[in-house]
Amino acid sequence: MGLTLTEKIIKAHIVDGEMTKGTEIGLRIDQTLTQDATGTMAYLQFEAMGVDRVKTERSVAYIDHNTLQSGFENADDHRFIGSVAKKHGIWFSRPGNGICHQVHLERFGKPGKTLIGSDSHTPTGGGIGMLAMGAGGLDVAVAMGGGAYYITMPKVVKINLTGKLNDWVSAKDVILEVLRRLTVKGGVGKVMEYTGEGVKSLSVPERATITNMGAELGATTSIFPSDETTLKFLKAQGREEDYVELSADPDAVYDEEVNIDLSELVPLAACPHSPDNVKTVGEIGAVKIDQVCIGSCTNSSLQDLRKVAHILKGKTVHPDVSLAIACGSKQVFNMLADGGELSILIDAGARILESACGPCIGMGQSPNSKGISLRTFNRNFEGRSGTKDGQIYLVSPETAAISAVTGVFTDPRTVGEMPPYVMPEKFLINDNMVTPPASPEDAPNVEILRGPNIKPFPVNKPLAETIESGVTLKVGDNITTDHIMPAGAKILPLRSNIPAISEHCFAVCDETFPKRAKEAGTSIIVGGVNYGQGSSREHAALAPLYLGVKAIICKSFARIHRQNLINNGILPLEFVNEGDYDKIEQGDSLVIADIRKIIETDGKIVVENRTKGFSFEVKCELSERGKGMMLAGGLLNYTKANG
Ligand code: MIC
Ligand code: SF4
Repeated sequence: MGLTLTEKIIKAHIVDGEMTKGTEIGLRIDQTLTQDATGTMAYLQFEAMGVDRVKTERSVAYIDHNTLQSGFENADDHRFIGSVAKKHGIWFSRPGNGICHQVHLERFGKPGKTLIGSDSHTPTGGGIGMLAMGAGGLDVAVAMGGGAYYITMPKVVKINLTGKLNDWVSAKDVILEVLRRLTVKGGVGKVMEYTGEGVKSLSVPERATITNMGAELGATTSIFPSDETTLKFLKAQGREEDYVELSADPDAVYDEEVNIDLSELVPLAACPHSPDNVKTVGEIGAVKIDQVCIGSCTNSSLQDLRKVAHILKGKTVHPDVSLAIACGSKQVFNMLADGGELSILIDAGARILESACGPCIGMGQSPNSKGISLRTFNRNFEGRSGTKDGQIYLVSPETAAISAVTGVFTDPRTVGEMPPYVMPEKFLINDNMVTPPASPEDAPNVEILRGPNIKPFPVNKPLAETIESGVTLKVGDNITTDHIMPAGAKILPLRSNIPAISEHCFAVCDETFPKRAKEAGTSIIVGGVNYGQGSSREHAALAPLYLGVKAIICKSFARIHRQNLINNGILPLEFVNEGDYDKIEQGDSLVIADIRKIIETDGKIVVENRTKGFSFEVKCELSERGKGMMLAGGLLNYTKANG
């Protein structure tokens, strides 16, 4: 029986477990990446492990999230990360060099390799045939130290592409269509593997747009084959030696199949406040808009921005609209300047931002009150833009650019011919903003530069015999990590300071939570389905840990967040009978007796609701390693105890 591409890469990297679906497997990790907002914690954790030099083939530390330096905090964190990188064998991509995923794709990613990154959009690397996954910072720290990365052996979904995209329809519309069909929880436990004739017509940046936003499906990752198009891209990046041809065996067996005829797709938009709330642009109609933002790791390639420039050529941004544009990398920025397109964008009235995440993570450019903002980004969760009632729609660069000119939601197909643009044979290559690490001989002399914002991270205690706690918060379905630990310009600078950032925990849902949790001492949180979807930020576990949260009881969890909870010794419990969710109220007092013994022996977990006088069953499926971590109070304690 043939193998899927996913299985081939897993087979070549498996170091623990068997390739049996649904069981835990450990993978050797070839490459890692971090970004600054999760990086400081990851490197503090790496330091705590006492490893001198990373053991991966390539580890890169990027600065791209916290680039708005409105105080000393972010700049200090950048210096800290730069110094740790230099000392421990990590390449350092300086602020200004671009968004981690875009730069990694251009300069470092290699087909067939494994990559984990402390950012949920790491699957961007799937665009060149990498098995690239988002992970918690601690998992990345362990991988840098040579440890395996553990996942559940995924199911593999064949996404069979046929036909060819019509003019004005692009890769963003493909992934929006997948989200429309499968929803934000449709990818949990699965890898989305793209195959079929239609793959050939998609360039590497287009493939990367699709794998990037596969994160919004909750998928483990997404992947494209490595073929002639990949070779062409790597050649243009001066890296043809990194090419290997890779694809699934012709008789590969998939767990599910989705068929998409590219020629049938039309421009789509994800409406507020979820990436799967998808409608056609035509259906939405000529709604007046206030803002357009083009960029982010989903749509900031040279191809995307060249297209945008050609659409905006000779036009002016509508008087009622603000248009902001950020290139994904210095390479893209430089080439737009060289090709004259930057001048076209400036001429049209675009507000050019630095090459970084920027508005995607609420770092500036928040829309006006109730403002309607069209963005080429990947997430439109409530409050993420920095404006609580901002109405964010996720669209393609084509729809964004046209609408910026008309001032209303516009289906680009209604405005005439798509202007032609050409892609270069060779990209402009200059890695001068990537600092190599010090040599092993010089490394001991590198001083680590720690600013006053960097506080130690909380480490849990071993699991107690009995958990007795009030439900300090009850929330609904699809709670995102942007709800649990919001980002944005005011809160992101506190990413290295858990005591300070925890004051904002759950601010989007209930501003009184941190105070109430601290007063209660210990807490249990109750949630609905897909709890913790979105970002990989470990802070969504570290801040609750600091506030005394012992367990989360919900209907289901998102993958990375569940792992972050286990890594930090917070119990991830799921209702056996979902109806019990309705019987619990905020403020109820819950008792989980003998939990250590139950975890050790795979027993039945019964929660007693002392306030309401009833008991209900929950489950916590853990591998042997997961059990060890839970009992020890997290991965760091577990690693120390088990060597
Ligand atoms: C995001 O898009 O939400 C982020 C910011 O890139 C996060 C990481 C973070 O919270 O630092 C992610 O996607 O993992
Ligand atoms: Fe940055 Fe936005 Fe991409 Fe996250 S989704 S890595 S914030 S550009």
